[in-house]
Amino acid sequence: MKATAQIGVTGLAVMGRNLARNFARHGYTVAVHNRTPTRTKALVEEFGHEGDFVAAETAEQFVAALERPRRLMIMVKAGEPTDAVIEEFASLLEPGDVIIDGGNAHFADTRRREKSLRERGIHFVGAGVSGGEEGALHGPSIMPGGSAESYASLGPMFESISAKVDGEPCATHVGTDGAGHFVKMVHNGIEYADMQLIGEAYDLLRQVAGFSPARIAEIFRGWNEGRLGSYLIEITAEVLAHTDAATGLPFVDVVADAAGQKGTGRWTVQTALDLGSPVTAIAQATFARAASSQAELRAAYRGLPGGTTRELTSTEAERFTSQVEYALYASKLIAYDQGWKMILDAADEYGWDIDLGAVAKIWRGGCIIRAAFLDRIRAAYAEDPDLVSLLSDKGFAAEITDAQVPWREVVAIATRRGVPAPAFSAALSYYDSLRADRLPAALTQGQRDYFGAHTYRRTDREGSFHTLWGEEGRTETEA
Ligand code: NBP
Repeated sequence: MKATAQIGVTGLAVMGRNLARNFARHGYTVAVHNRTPTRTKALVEEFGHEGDFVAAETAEQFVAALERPRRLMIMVKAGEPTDAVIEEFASLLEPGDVIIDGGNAHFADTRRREKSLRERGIHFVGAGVSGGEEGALHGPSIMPGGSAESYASLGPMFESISAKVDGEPCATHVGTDGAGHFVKMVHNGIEYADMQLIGEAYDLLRQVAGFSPARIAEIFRGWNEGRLGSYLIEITAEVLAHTDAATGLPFVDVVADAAGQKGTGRWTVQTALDLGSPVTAIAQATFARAASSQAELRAAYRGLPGGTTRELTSTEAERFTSQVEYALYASKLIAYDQGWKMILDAADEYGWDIDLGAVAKIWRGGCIIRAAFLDRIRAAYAEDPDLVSLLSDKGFAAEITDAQVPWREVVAIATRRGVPAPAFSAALSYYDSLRADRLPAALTQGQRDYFGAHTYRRTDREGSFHTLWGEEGRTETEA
């Protein structure tokens, strides 16, 4: 087989098939391959007219179809199938060739695979691809990790097939080894928080203001025109406005209220614990999904006393709506700040040089959390690339200042009324924790020293200290 293809895609289920078509539509010759050859045949039969495809039945034919250095993209099920496919192809490749894993791999697996392939002279690029099936076809947000050399060869192709915002591509070289998959994982964690916060806003408007889903859809449409404008707010309005054809009820009332949390959202929280990154809003969003799925436990709690109830006047309901907008925006700002800080913590831990402004830039389009807000974050980093927190930016600090009264009021009302708002509350507590002069961690340290002689540091002197708690006078010793 003549080597004519600039890129190869193996694994032609929904994601791989659409990415292959996207490459072909952008003028690249694409070698296509799948374990079960019927998928390869179907792709060429159905979409062959969209561009230049080279169908390969065997791994050998597939590799032979690729121009050198070969660029081979794997789009198979994450986990063991990815390892199996890497092993199958690596033995057919040569030093300098590039394997790209565009699946949802755990970044630790990507680090392991990169190291092992690097030893064989093969570049391994773990690329986060966001935007699902539609994004893969029409323009995803692409977050490749790996060597700078591999990005030099792949970057132009990724940038050409990615989503574009203001003419700029939603693809950038994130960092070495697992950085791309890490950033994709945090994107999904932020997505969990964003969705939960929107869910809490809806629930409060329904339960406290007494609005119907259709009315709340209108409110979200209005918010979509402002600073909350985003893909998630837009689709929320559509979902809430939808009526179930079978029952005539609002669609949201006929859907079972139990959500899963198996994927990258869970990984974000697990990894955050390892890094010591306090991503509380993301964690609460993940736990809120877990709680929703605890049917037996929910049955045991159902019927226990809750908060007070009172119907709001229409003026009060309008005012409450505006307060919820502030609370949603402020909480969202905190959730994003937590995600951003987690990326910084990982960059420190793994030696990645990640441009956070560039990350904001490539999330403006193609991915689920795409929003005007990300352009604000990009601009904040353009002004100060070393921002420790989004709240160190004057504009964001002014907005969180403006939100103080309504944000606190919404969390207080939710508490009084017994409406769960775990992510709103977590975001507000995080804000209060970090701005506090003193935290009760001092007492925690005292307790730890009391029961386990763990020692403590003092505010007025260097060194480690231990108090002899059992002794008369409780004398302090330098540990
Ligand atoms: P799936 O995750 O459903 O995987 C199906 C593909 O994996 C098929 O091509 C299948 O081949 C192949 N495969 C399996 Br399963 N085991 C294999 C093995 N041992 N050897 C070779 N091939 C094997 O496909 P998908 O839904 O298109 O997703 C592809 C990747 O993209 C996944 O990692 C997924 O997590 C990720 N993803 C990302 C997004 C996103 O928004 N970024 C969305 C959805 C999925 P066969 O046809 O022979 O069975």
